[in-house]
Amino acid sequence: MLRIRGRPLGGWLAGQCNIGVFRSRLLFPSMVQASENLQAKPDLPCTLSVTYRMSSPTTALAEAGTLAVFGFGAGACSSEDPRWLRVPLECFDAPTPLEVWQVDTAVTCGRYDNVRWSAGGRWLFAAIELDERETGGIEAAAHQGYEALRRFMHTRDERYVLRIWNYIADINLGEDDAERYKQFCDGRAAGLGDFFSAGFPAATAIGHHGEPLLQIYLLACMDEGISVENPRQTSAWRYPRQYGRTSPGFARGMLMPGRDGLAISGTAAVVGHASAHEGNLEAQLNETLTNLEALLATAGMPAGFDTHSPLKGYVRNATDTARVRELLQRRLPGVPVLLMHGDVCRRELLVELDGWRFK
Ligand code: 3EB
Repeated sequence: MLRIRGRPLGGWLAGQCNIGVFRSRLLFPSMVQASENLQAKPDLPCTLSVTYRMSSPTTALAEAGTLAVFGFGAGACSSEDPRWLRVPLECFDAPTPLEVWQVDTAVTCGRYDNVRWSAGGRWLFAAIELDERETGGIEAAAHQGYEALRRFMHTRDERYVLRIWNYIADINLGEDDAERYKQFCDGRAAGLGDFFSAGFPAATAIGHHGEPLLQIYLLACMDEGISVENPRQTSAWRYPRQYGRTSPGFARGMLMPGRDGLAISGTAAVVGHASAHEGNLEAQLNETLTNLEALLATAGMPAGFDTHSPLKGYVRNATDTARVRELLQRRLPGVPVLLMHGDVCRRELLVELDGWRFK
């Protein structure tokens, strides 16, 4: 049976006072509400395929239907193809695979100001990278980046942003409200304006250790998805004030228009709104996996993960990598998980997972 988020909104909001553009949103029309939403929709597009594979970018980009190709870390090559993105996170898997997004139709691509994009089969990929040395800091970079993406999206028919990734340098630098992640949240909200007023996409926000570059990329579609919240977790846009002036605007997961895939947001050991198991890597990872199971159940997806469910694990301390790998191999045997060196936006959190569950 589908579990429905049935708590009264007033109860959730009592005592919580986040100042931010998202606070006034009380209606979430596309959130999972009824089991008929979870039936396959043969009239809607199949979800693109997302795979990790050992290949050269040139080969992957030359294949018909390639929407985007991602390389990881400083060792990844560069390319002028708008569908290529070098993600500034180091991958702990050597050799490092590429991530490849493919659709079953022809793909076009181009540039719009500083946005790189590709489109095909009702899907759209868009990416932007901003240099904080040019924008004058992380808040301005986030503001400008989201504003540019919003401007670009207004030119497109793929109106529904389903999933978004943010990679931020030195995410935990600065104390309390001055922490760079919180400045990022402020800039993001300002740049977005009311762009997500019809519902937040699923998202990831992770810190990297490279040059002061902010990278944002997204997946959008001409058809609407269904956002999914986690009954074990306070919705991020209702986080209490202690987590920052501006609540992060993201959904815990996004069911794809064809109901054949679930995009899973960055998920860590957050229960309610609190971080759990400070200092305990294994307990945090177990709590994260419990959160993922609850999300899958809420979304009506099959339990567990399989060989077609590509995940990423973001590990704060490189020295924890072997342990994370061992625990994941035990808990998720056969599941492709790329382990990346990345910082979760709360400094007490040591590990985060995100990725996909396909039906
Ligand atoms: C959390 O559960 C972890 O700011 O877009 C996860 C996913 C997190 C997305 C974001 C933040 C974001 O709150 C942090």
